[in-house]
Amino acid sequence: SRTKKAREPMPRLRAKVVHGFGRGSKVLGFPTANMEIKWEQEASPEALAPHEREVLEFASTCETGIYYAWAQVVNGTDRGVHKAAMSVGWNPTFADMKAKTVEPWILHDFPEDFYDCELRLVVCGYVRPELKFDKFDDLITAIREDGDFCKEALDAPSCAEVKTDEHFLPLEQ
Ligand code: ADP
Ligand code: RBF
Ligand code: MG
Repeated sequence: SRTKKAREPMPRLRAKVVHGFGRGSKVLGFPTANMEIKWEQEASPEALAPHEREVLEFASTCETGIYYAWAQVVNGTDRGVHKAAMSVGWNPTFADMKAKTVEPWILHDFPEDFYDCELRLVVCGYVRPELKFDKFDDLITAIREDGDFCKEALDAPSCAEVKTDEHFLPLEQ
């Protein structure tokens, strides 16, 4: 059965998957699906579609850091709802960041890339602030630990039930 949650503060986000900075997260074992944020419309968000406005508002107002979430690529070949560890912020380990990114690492092996697809997320909780690591290896270690933490956190009953939230599209038989 699909649960209905009327009064929960869990952000429900929809955005197109865009190209990131190509730092090779995928090669390192943590591809992150960068979500399109229409920063150029920040001054006049009323011109945006509601879901574009919502993800922009989330990106501009939420605490930066790492979150756990459920994620679905609604028009990909794999439309399952999967666990994700999501980074929101400036990636302070790198000096060249020009805009905040919202980039979930979906904890699932996909058969192919899904650039341009629509990604839906329900953000269930916060893990930690983003840190500036001196060594790249320490960032990788932290990200792996975040993945383990997020997997477990999403198994808690109040989060596990969100997998069937109405924000996600049902899989056709
Ligand atoms: P980019 O810098 O373009 O974001 P990444 O190395 O972060 O490149 O790879 C992200 C891309 O990999 C996503 O946009 C998506 O198309 C694909 N991808 C494949 N598997 C995953 C996954 N498990 N989680 C997130 N993205 C994935
Ligand atoms: N970048 C940072 O600079 N500091 C962090 O603490 C940090 N934590 C992350 C945690 C997770 C779970 C993920 C998926 C990414 C994190 N990143 C962090 C972002 C990382 O630098 C970024 O995904 C790559 O640089 C690719 O753009
Ligand atoms: Mg990425």
